[in-house]
Amino acid sequence: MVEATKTKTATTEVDAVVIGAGFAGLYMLKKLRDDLGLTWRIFEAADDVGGTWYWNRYPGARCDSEAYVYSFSWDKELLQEWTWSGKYPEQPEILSYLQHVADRHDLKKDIQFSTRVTAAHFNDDTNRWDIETDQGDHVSARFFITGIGCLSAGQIPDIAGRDTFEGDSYHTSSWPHEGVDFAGKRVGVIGTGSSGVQSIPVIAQQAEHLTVFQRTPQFMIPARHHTVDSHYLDEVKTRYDEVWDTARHSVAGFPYTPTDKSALEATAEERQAAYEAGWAEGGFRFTGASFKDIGIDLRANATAAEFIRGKIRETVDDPETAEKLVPTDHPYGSKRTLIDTNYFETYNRDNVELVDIRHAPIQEITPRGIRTEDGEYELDIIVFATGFDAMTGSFFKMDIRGKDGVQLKDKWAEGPQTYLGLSVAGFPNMFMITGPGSPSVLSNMPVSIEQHVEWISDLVEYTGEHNVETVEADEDAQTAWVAHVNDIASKTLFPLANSWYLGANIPGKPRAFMPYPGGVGNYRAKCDEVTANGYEGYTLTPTQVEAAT
Ligand code: N01
Repeated sequence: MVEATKTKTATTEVDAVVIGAGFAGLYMLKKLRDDLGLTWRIFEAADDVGGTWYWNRYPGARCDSEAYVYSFSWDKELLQEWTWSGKYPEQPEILSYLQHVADRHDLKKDIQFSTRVTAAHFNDDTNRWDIETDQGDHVSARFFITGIGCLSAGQIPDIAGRDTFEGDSYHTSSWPHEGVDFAGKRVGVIGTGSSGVQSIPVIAQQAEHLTVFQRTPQFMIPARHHTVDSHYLDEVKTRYDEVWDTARHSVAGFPYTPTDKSALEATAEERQAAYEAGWAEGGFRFTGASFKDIGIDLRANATAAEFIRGKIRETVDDPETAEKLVPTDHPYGSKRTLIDTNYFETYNRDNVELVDIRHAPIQEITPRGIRTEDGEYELDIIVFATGFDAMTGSFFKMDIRGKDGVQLKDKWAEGPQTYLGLSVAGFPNMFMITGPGSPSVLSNMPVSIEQHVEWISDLVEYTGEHNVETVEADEDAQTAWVAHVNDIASKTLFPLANSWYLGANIPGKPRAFMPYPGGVGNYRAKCDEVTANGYEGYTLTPTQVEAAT
């Protein structure tokens, strides 16, 4: 393992600098080192591998993708050897999977941990990236590759009096490694997105009293988590090639064949039967296997939304609490669909209270708790499950500058502008793994990450074989791509919610739909077409060869 040192070092020259040691960085390192034989530096802020799964250790944290496709497909032996314990892997299991991958491929020794990249500037004189870290590293690299995740910049809202609270407070995305003891404590959770919805039922079981501060009620589908039937996994293992092939060409990176049925063409009985079947199976299949028009047609969507509202009312005993939990201000799926385990049931517990802060907003955090317009709630612990400055926040934590010193922050002042979610015009030889404008957060991440890493590796290899010094996205191609992303988004129901997909959760953030909503299969085809057409939409500048004298 490369240890971080605080002494200022001389500039080192490498082929590539990569940031991050999650799924993206680990595979990128493997490619650069073992397949391309290049030189590299990899920096990771944490003291171990894992990325998202290193940081998000809150109680109940688990993945919403089914375990057997939440892994690397490139290590075929490991696919056969590794056995996930359940339908949806929990955070510790995913972390131990990534540690196992890192050990198995001897990756850790080549990663510099506990080191944040602070600046990356494209040097117009050398056509290289000058990169600096908080540990005093200076590196000059031909390629600058980010594997920093889409949801890495945790967001604690700027609530008045936040620092006056005399109890303990935590954000779900930077949870203490030793855990938090909730026994005998009065706990408040702010936020009911994926992190809140996973942690609330677990905290409720441990705390003396739990108060949930909810701004927006959410649609959710039961996970129906269960331990995996080993016969089922053994069967999957016999057809893994086919499973991955289907996932790679699917809409969301899962190995399902989408339904072609319309909710509007079905009878009320057929709809009820389809939704009941999806509800019983649980997870994202509720949408994927029921009707094709739920995400694009408001009337079709309303049928699914009403079904879910009915389930909430059936589950929650107290009718007043149930009504507070029923979402009415956005279509189903327009905010990130939530997958839950005993979420609504939790409100039937005597020690759990729901506070509707849409109607009685939080006024301040006091030394003793949280005060809303309705009164003060005394608390020992506050959990902020308040989400992230998604997709762009982690980029803006660094001082990234392209040609002529242009700052990425300025370039993206009106929202992220990218070509394919991989590149930015004016930022030659910089590549983003699952950047804004790629399917990323709308897909099963490992599938999208693998596609990006492989595409970037092929391009890097191409530059070596064809004497190319820099690769830069064309402004026109970028403008057309951003317009294409917006055009597809406008045909969906996504713009009808105030979601982090649009940056709506961050005060002052420009409203722009950030991920590519056209599906991972279509996206892959587009990237392959760009490659087949000689990297269409990019300018490839040859290496300058000094004339012989
Ligand atoms: O964050 P969120 P998250 N005052 O932004 C509320 C992935 N993920 O960490 O809806 C009061 O979704 C906010 O309210 P509102 C997944 O992609 C995956 O839960 O904006 N409340 C909302 O309720 C997910 O979508 C997994 O009105 C405030 C909550 O806080 C993404 O990460 C697990 C507030 C934030 O919800 C983010 O999820 C966990 C304020 N000032 C996360 N500000 C799995 O795979 C925000 N809120 C399972």
